[in-house]
Amino acid sequence: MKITDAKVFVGGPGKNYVTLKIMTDQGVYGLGDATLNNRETLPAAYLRDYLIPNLIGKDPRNSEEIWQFFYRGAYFRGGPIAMAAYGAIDMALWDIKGKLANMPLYQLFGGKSRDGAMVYAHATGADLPDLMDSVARYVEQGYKAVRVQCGVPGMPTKGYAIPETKGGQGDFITDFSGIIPKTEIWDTDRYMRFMPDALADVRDRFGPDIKILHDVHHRLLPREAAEFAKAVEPVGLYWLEDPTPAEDQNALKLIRQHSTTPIAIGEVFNSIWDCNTLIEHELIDFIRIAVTYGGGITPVKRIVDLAGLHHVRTGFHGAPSHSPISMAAQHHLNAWAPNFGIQEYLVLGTPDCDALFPSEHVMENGMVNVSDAPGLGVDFDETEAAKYEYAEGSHPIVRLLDGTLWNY
Ligand code: KDG
Ligand code: MG
Repeated sequence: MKITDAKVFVGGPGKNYVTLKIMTDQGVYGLGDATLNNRETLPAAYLRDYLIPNLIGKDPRNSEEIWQFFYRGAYFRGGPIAMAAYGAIDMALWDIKGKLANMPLYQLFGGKSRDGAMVYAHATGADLPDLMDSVARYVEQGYKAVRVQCGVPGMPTKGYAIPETKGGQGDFITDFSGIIPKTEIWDTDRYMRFMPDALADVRDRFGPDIKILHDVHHRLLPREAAEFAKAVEPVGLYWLEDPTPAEDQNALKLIRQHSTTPIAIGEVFNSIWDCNTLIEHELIDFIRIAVTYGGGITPVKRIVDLAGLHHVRTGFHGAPSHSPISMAAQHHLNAWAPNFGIQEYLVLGTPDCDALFPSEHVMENGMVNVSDAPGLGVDFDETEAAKYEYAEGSHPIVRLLDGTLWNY
């Protein structure tokens, strides 16, 4: 069996999805997602210029060998652009494998460990009453877990992923438009004074059963993060996410020494080498790596197994930049993983998105039920794809009150 061709598509409804389609001499094709949020043209170019020419003629069933060939063969290892490109190839090869076996992927991993996988949505508010309305809407829809972000009074811009005006909610309201980034202003003191009480108010209002998550988005210094994690202990967070940038992994020890609040990290990680110290030293409780930026199913499944040895559960990144293809790969891993925790779920479930990526994965009552179709269980409509083209975008930047550049 041989790979005969592969194509890359960039575009989609409201997002620049990077979709890879690998064709074979037996008519079976596989799909992969290489969407690197706001740097989408780069994995697409890597696939077109270097990787696809090397795929032609290879046996698509040898997904491990092909992954090693690209990862080791590049000489310069890892990085988000390369790993997203390898990730798309790997997903597509697993998709082909599942279709050949006539089995959904979770069966090839070891079968189902659960019927539905719990997901969380993003509740946001320009202020606390606005946030309460947002959480209430998700609770009414049956969500068991919500990530809670709230505008901070007196801060020049409201904070990470917060609408500037009341009722201005969307699934994902950060302004990524345009090639020149928007600027957000951050004031740690105001955040530290306001947010622990705001989280406590959400707990008081919605009771003990709802799982509350909060994303600091790398904004605190390690000492501040330790203070914050300790202050929110009475809230009983399901997790505190990215309290501090994880480049300095030693810094995470300080948080552990001062608090038992569960910590989730890893959405910007690209390899097992980014994860292994935090996992082996048990400095985190949830690993957030995504199958796209993490290089595909093959390496991420290894990370899940390593995490399982150290009581670390999964909480894969699921921002709307991940197309339904990589989300499907995560649904299959979530159905199987003995150490599954939760899945972030924000796919733009619009009619346009469903038309581009037809699938039978079902999200209801805050749970995803994985499709039983062979392979990934997601298709890609090329006629629909022709309607879209690449739109320029960029991540906002963050500055402190005095203009100092800070962590987005
Ligand atoms: O590309 C950046 C986004 O994916 C990120 O800001 C989303 O932090 C995020 C999350 O937890 O979904
Ligand atoms: Mg995050």
